[in-house]
Amino acid sequence: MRRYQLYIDGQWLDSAGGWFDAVNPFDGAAWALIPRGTTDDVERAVSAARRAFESGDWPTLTPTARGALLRKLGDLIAADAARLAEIETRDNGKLYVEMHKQLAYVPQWFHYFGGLADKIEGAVFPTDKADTLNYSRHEPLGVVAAITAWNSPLLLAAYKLAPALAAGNTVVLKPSEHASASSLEFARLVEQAGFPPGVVNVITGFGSEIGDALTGHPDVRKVTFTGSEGTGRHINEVAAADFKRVTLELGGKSPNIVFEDADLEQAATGAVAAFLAASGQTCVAGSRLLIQDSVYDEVIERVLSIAAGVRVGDPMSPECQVGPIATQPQLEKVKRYIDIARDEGAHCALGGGVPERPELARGWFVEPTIFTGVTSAMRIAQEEVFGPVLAVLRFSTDEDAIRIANDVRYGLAAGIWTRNIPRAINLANRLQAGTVWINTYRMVSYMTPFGGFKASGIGRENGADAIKEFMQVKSIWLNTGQSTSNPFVIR
Ligand code: TXE
Repeated sequence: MRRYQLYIDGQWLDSAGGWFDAVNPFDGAAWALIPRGTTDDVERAVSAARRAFESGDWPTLTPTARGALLRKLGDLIAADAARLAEIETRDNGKLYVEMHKQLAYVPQWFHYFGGLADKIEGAVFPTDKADTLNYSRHEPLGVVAAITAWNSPLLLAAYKLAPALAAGNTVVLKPSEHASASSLEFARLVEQAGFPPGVVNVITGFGSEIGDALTGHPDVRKVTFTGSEGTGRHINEVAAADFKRVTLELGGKSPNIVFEDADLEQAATGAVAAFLAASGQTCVAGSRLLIQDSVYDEVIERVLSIAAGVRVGDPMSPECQVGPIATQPQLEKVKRYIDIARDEGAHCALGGGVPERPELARGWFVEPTIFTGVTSAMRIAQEEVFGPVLAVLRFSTDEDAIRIANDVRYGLAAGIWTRNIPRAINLANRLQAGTVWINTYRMVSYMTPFGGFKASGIGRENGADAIKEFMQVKSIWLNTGQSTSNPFVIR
């Protein structure tokens, strides 16, 4: 079994905490040993990041040279995409086909933000004071803690590290204990790209053991996090104690709204893909399907027939469309929500159990599951399941659809299916969601802001403005006059 080490200050180190197993969700087998980082490791990593921020080669590197390093890192990831994808599939059970596409896309973040590194401009202000020059600079914050989830470890790391590094910060990356290996492999590429020691540090371990030491560390100036609402709230509180900035990308309960004037086959296919992609383990999963009364029977029939034909199995196989659940606790959570939905009186129209095929017996599988007869007040319509479980609701008018869609604490994404463009635009304006897709679903790009309304988070990742989330503005005043007027007077 491969035994990994931590990457701190440009060195590969064992942890005094020992190791824990990386487990393959498809067969339950341990396949690698991951360092169980300790609070001492956190201290080491943050100190290294602070040193690298304040001295050595990084702070004196020009933004252009920083950008070149980022682009080189992107190229190295591109060359290694297939291998990294295989590691992520082994760690989180997501389809190899999807992870490969994702890893082949990740380099774009490093290319895009690498290109932005030398294009962040300050301003010269037309001052109201005589004989002054007043201008601004955008400066990096310092040490950034980047904490990621297990569902897309390196994509999420790219969302965070590409802009943070382009801005000139240094980083401590902590991946999820459920899928850590690819982030340690990524550190290898950081080393190869030639980043100075301490600029990127990767520590692994349990959030419950080392999370607070990292997010509460006085030398950390920003925490950028993807994960659950509960952990996000906790991190927000810890960070607030000494005014750290936060970007939080949390959960969702995103609605997919199908109108009678939609292309119904396209909508039904889109709705199934939206709740089954990644076995539903994506923050933007279209986990609520809202269907207009007049086409309810037709749409639900199509959705059930498409979902019933989906191939569940080995995520490494190109034939497979739905893989296992990534972690055992997550499997238990999904099963619990299926029971809750039944108890609440929802009708289980598809699935609801565990596939009985012997070849899947050792894996953490749940059948694609669809509940109809769901009302907005039910927990299955309100709470994030993070599994292949769909809650179907009905609506009659546009106002109805908006009311139901917005009737949750989350606001990450929404889908609208209609051929009526004014209706689509009106809805898109009124939905409380950070992303709205019209006649499509689940598109993201390094160029496009991504983040949540309400309990889905704080801040935006991706897009040109994301780099500013890792910078602070400084105003500089210069006396250009000859006079020696009283400097204590605010003019
Ligand atoms: O999340 P956690 P988990 C949701 C989804 C899922 C649930 C639980 O509903 O069922 O979260 O997943 C680190 N200080 N999402 O338990 O605990 C942890 O080590 C600092 C939605 O995996 O939030 C990991 O690196 N860090 C989500 C990261 O937080 C701490 C994707 C996320 O773990 C910490 C994943 C602490 N005190 C799950 N405690 C999305 N938005 O896409 C834990 N961590």
